[in-house]
Amino acid sequence: MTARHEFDFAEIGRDVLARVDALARHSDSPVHYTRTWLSPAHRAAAAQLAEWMREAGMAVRVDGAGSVIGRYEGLAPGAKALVTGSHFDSVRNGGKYDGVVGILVPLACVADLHRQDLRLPHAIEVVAFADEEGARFQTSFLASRAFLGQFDPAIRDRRDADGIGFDEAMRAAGLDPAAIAADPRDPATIAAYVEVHIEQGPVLLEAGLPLGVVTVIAGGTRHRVTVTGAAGHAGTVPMASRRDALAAAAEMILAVESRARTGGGLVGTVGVLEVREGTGNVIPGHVEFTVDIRSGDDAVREAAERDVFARFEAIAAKRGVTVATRRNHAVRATPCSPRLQELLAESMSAVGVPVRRLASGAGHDAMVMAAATEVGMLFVRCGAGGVSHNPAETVTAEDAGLAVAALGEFFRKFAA
Ligand code: HGY
Ligand code: MN
Ligand code: MN
Repeated sequence: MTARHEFDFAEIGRDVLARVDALARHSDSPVHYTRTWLSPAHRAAAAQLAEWMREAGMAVRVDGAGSVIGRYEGLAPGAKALVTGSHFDSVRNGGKYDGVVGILVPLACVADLHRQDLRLPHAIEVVAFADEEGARFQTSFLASRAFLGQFDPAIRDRRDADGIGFDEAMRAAGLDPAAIAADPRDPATIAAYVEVHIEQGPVLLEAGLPLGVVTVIAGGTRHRVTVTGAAGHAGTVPMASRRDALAAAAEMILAVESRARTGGGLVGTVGVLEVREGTGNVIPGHVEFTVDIRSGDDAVREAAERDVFARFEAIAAKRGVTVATRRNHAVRATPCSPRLQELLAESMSAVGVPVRRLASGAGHDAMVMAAATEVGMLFVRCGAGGVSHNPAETVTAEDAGLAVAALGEFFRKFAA
């Protein structure tokens, strides 16, 4: 990297943010930012990322899940890679920085090396993971799992909200569903994984600090819950004989909230609620909703899950409905490597940023990569009160520039 006195943080950050804006134009929706796995907008974003990677002197390939992988060779061809990256899919109506910053910041660092024709002892790989949010097929971490050869074939039976099957979606994007994880990355070829990400919370904002070093990433599970009662006429069925699936679901949702309020770093969220064939004059007979439960302490989370599902059963029994739950995502709390935390902290100090360590409440591809190598994460301050998964999410050019500077320092320190 260039010496840091040559760095104009805001200018480099403005270039990064201009690319965030350019990528955000590839959206499934004309009115808000939504980029789901393998949509036309998603493939257009992938092509744009590949082009920028090539411009930065990287060899580019697309893997079986549609992730875009750029490799900047080290001094000796075939050297172990320092892998860095994040995801370029989004939640529905999300913020345009979530994930993308962790691709564009390292890309700027590699472009800087390329401009100076500098090579490091290790290769650097920037991975743009195709699906982390899993908004289309409820497939959290699909791409990082496929990258490591850990794909659950049962997922292939799923359909998206438009009824398009998983395999069909892959074929339409020119990908082979049978080969999604056919080329697993050998962990022996990875030196470490480091991920830059917007904080998605208010800690750095409130501390007045642009960057932070992540200590641990909270574990979490997601479930799909189906409540089945009896549909009936809203005008004729007496209240005492109803088996209203939605009223039961409402009580269950409040049970999630009240259990999650008991501390231990627990959070619990119901983000989707669907009334099948819901009609104003029909008693709801079939309701589905999602449950997301997280904590930095796996034992605390597991105890909360047991309690919540026991409450669901009790509520269902009391109301004469049935309840079924399917877990479609589980990830354990993931500590970041002390060595990488230290290197990231030193890199921040080197660019004049006071070191703040913090836990991540959000999940990240680093959680999956931890199965293959040591992981570290650098957080970038989230503006607008720390809001994320929301179009109001923001990052400043100065902070993005500091992230480029700090990650560039990290590349050099890691090499040493
Ligand atoms: O849900 C999460 O924690 C992440 O944003 N995918
Ligand atoms: Mn997210
Ligand atoms: Mn993210």
